[in-house]
Amino acid sequence: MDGKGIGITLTRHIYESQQVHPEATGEFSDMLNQIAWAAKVVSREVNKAGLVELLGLTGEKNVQGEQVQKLDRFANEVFTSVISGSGHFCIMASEEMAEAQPIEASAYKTGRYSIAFDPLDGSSNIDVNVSIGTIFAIHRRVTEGQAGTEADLLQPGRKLVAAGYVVYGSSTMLVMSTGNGVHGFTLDPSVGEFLKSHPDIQIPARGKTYSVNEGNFPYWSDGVRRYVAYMKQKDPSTGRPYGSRYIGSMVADVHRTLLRGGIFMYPADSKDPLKPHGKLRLLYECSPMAFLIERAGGAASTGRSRVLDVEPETLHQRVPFFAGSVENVREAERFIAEHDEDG
Ligand code: P6P
Repeated sequence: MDGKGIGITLTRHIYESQQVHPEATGEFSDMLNQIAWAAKVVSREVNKAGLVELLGLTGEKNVQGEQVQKLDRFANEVFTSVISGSGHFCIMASEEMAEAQPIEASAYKTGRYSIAFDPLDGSSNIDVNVSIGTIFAIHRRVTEGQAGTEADLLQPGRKLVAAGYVVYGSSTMLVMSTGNGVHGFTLDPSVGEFLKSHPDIQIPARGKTYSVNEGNFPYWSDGVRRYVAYMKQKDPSTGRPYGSRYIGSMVADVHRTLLRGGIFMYPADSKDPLKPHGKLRLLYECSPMAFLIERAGGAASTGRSRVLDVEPETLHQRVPFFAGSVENVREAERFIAEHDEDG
C-alpha cells in the first residue's frame, strides 16, 4: 500500500515504470490500460455467467450452452473491439479467429505493435465454475505500411515487449510484465480498479508440485513417462513424491506454478495425429507464459529448447510446454535428452 493506504493502481504502476523509460511514450501505458479495460468488461460477464449457472438450476440447458459459447464470442468481441479501436496495433491474432486481422492505420495513428491473444482460455470450464483466463502477447511491429502483416505476429517470444494474463477466479487478477519484473494486480470491483497486490513475483528455484494431465500417460514419450514416474517415487531425501495439482485451465495452472513453484507441463503426445506437439498454442499461450515465467526467474522449455527461441511458422502452431521452477524444468529436459530419440 502506498502512503495513503489506498493501494497502487495499474495505471499508476504503468505511469511510474514509464518514468524509468523516458523513451516510452504514453502509448505503452494507454495500450496496457486498454487491455485492462477489456479485462474488466469480460470479468463482469464471466461472473454473471457464474450467476446464470447458479440460476441455471432451472435446467435451461441452451441458456448455459449459449452462455459459454456467448462468452467465448463475447470475450473475443470485447478484445478485438478495444484492440482495433486503440490505435496502437497494426494487426491482431486471436485463438477464436482462423486468420489474423490487419488493423488499418487511421488518419491520426499507425499502430506500432502487434498482439496475439486467447480471449477466454479454458472456457469449457465455466459450466463447472473453474477459473478461466485471457492471455495476451505484444510485439513491436517489424513491417512498414498502412496495416500490419503476419510477419509482425510470427516473431520469437524473446522479442516480446509485453505479455500477461487475466485469471477470472475467486478474484480477477491481471499478471503482466513489460520486461522489468512480473507484477500482479487484483481487481477491486467496488471501484473498478486493478490494484497492485503481487509486486515483483519471483518463482522459487525448485518446487514440489507437478501439474499435468496424467490421463495422457500412455501417449507420452519414454522420457516424459520416466520423468513423471520419477516425481511419484518415494524418496524423502529429495522431497518425493511430489504433490500433483491439475486444474485443466492453463491460466490457473500457470498462475499457481508462478506463485508456488514446481512445473506445469503439456507434453507432446501421440493421442491425436493432428496434434503431435501437444495441445497448447505457441503464439498466444506458450510464448506469453514463457515470457512471464522467465522474467519471474523461472524457465520454459519445449522439452528440448527454450520456448522463447522458437521461430513461429504459423499463427496457431502448437509446441510441447514444460514451464516453472528452473530446477524442475531442467530435470524434465534431462529425462527427455536421456531417453527420447533426438528430434
Ligand atoms: P486437457 C483448456 O481447454 C486448454 O486449452 C488449456 O487451458 C488447458 O491447459 C488445456 O486445454 C487442458 O487440456 O487435454 O488436459 O483437458
